[in-house]
Amino acid sequence: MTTVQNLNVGLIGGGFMGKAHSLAYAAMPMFFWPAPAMPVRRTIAEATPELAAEAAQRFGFQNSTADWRQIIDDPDIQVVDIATPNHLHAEIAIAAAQAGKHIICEKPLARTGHEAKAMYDAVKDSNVVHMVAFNYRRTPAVALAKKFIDEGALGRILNFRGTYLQDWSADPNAPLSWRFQKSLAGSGALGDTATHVIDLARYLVGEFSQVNALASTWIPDRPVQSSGADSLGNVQAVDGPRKEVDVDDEIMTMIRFAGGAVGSIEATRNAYGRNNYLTFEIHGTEGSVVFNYERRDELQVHFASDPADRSGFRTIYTGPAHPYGGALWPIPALGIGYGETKIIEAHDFFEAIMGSGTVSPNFADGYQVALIDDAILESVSTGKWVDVATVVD
Ligand code: NAI
Ligand code: SOE
Repeated sequence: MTTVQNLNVGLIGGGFMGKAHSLAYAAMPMFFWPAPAMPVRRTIAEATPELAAEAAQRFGFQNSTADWRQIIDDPDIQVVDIATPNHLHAEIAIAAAQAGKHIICEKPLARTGHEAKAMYDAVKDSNVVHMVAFNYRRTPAVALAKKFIDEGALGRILNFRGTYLQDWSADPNAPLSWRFQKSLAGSGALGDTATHVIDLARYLVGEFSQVNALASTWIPDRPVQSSGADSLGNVQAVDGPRKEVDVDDEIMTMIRFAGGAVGSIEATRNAYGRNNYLTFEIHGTEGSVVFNYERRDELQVHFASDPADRSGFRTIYTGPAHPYGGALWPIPALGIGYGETKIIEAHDFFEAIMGSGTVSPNFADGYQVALIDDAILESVSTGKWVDVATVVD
């Protein structure tokens, strides 16, 4: 019989991502067997004792606490998972690194490049495994696009066009959660959703050298949300006080990549009719790929070498022949979901802890994305092309 070692997890934050990460820990060994290690859901921290106790029961944790420092101080916990609003990421990650815990932190890693640097320095100094949870990379169709690019099937990459369009905040009465407050979130659509596309652009095409961006805030104030976890646009009581939105609702940037390609990214949470419209279209000298997360089992490809009488986009449905396929479902197009991307993410993180020692995207990647965000915001205020700074080791 195969026996797999346990690793104890302390999860901080029991909202949307608390749910997704708990599911991933429970299901990871069911998909990936033998698992690199068995995730034991040891302790969950929430904002109050009541929320923490309820989260522990719901998400299958042995203990609960309203003080995340108890997780840091627990010598039996090896893994710290940060799934809180963005303003808490740095303080928790730095404390966890200093305590020698392996860390997975939700995106965006930090509110600014400065904050991200402190987090990166802390994990480097303590030699722990670190990961930032840009899980969309782990959609099989996205990894398949990466494989085609790495194999040279698209030739030299000329451009990347990416979008992240949602509509959950289009209603002016959608509440003011932490996502609309600069002090808590850092930025709006930029940090919340454009960063996912920035991560995909770096993963698929390479480093950014310059950006030229504009931003808009369409809804200047919103009714303050009464509860803790973001209700993601669900209009509750709208008669409460309204407070200023001090982040972007929409961001658009042009990109120059260090390797010579050009590109663009658009992100908004006010695009009625769009739900999780995370897309990219990449053109190379030998072909093109198109991906839309709302049809995440599919990758559209076109190769310039196809005979003229059958030239055109064809759709590949991902399955066992494709990245992560062996661990997922046995027939193409049975359908993978958001949960599967988090299960793969948990597997790759645990594999790094138990073996290779590193995983991507990690805090260096999260820091680089934060530097790109800084450059985008500088361009928004100056109206000029801005050079992107580079993470220095
Ligand atoms: P949420 O608002 O649903 O949940 C956050 C939870 O943190 C709430 O339940 C809140 O009570 C709790 N919390 C607040 N202060 C706390 C404290 N001091 N100690 C413990 N818990 C505390 O937010 P959501 O959507 O789960 O987002 C969390 C993080 O995950 C953010 O950084 C966000 O950007 C990221 N995220 C990433 C996604 C992805 O696709 N990778 C998807 C959604 C969010
Ligand atoms: C809201 O825009 C949100 O939950 C983002 O915070 C996530 O990162 C994205 O994956 C889904 O949408």
